[in-house]
Formats: sequence, C-alpha cells, structure tokens
Amino acid sequence: MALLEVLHFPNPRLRLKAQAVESVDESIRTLARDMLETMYTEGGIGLAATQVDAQKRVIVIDLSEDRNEPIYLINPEITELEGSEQMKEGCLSVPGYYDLVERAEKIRFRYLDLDGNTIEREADGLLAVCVQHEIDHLDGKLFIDYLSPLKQQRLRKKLEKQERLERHQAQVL
Ligand code: QAP
Ligand code: CO
Repeated sequence: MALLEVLHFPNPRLRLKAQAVESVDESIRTLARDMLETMYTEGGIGLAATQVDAQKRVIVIDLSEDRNEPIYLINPEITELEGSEQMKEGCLSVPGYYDLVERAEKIRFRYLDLDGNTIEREADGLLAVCVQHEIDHLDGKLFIDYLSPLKQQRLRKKLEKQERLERHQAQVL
C-alpha cells in the first residue's frame, strides 16, 4: 500500500476530466486501495482519483465512525435525482474550508465494485451528497464552484498564500 499526494485547489490538474475504467484489474484495485489509505490518513470521508492526479473514474467513500466500511465506486453514474437540500461540505483538496452547497436530496446511482460487478443503489443524506461531490471531481468540478465569485476569489488568495508559505517553510527546513 502507498500514500498518495492529494492535490490542492487551485492546482489546474483538479480540472482534468477522468476517463472511464475499461476493465477492473489489479492496477485499478491497487489505485483504489491506495486512495482509501490516503483518505483515512488525511481524515476524509470521500476521495476521487482526480484528487490524487489519476484521471480514472474511481472513487472511495467511508462514512463509518470506525473507518471500516469502505465503498469503492468504479465508473459511477447517477441515474435519478430527487428533491434538493443544503449541506455543509468540505474537501481534502480545499483544506480548512467548509460551506453550504445545494444538491439533490435523494439519488439512484450505478457503478462497478472492485470485482467488476454492477451495483445499483439509492442514497439520501450524507451518502447522497458525498457521491454527488465525488462524481463532480471526476468531471473536474469542485464544491467551491457553486459559491459566489467573491467567496471563490477570497479562497483562491488565501490558499495561494498558504501554499507559498508552505513552500518557503520547506526551503528553510
Ligand atoms: C466530501 O470531503 C464531502 O478541510 C468529502 O482540513 C464533505 O472528506 C461530502 C477534510 C462533506 C459531503 C459532506 C476537509 C479533512 C475532508 C478538510 C472530505 C480538512 C480535513 C473532507
Ligand atoms: Co472533494
């Protein structure tokens, strides 16, 4: 297993569109397991391959307290959307920032699991929001894209400053 580097906004690679997985083979399973380990280490509940600079349609999610109920989604597709709700979201690629986003309240979605089996299920609440947030990543979209331009600009400045500081710290150490 290996830890992967999580890209931070405004890295332009977060805007790349991920390609469909052709066959769920050992390289995809390795990527998914490394993503899960990375997500656990960084304290996330969801991570998309785009965030670790892999342009493949692979997502890992774990909403459990004990961090032992991973869900692996390959080539996920939302087939039905219902209602709308606002939830406070965050993102490992936008560290330290949380804000309200409006999304569908209930979804049906279809994906392949790590054995290549097609699974179809419904979700509401946190899982529904998380699946929508992570599929957005595979299409190069971030939750902050839904915020006002003013908030986006402030956030960009703050994170650029933070990255500069981190690069400087790394240099003096
Ligand atoms: C997406 O986000 C999500 O800023 C997953 O310092 C979030 O795992 C969907 C995280 C909320 C629905 C609701 C963020 C960890 C993790 C941070 C995450 C941070 C440390 C975010
Ligand atoms: Co995210």
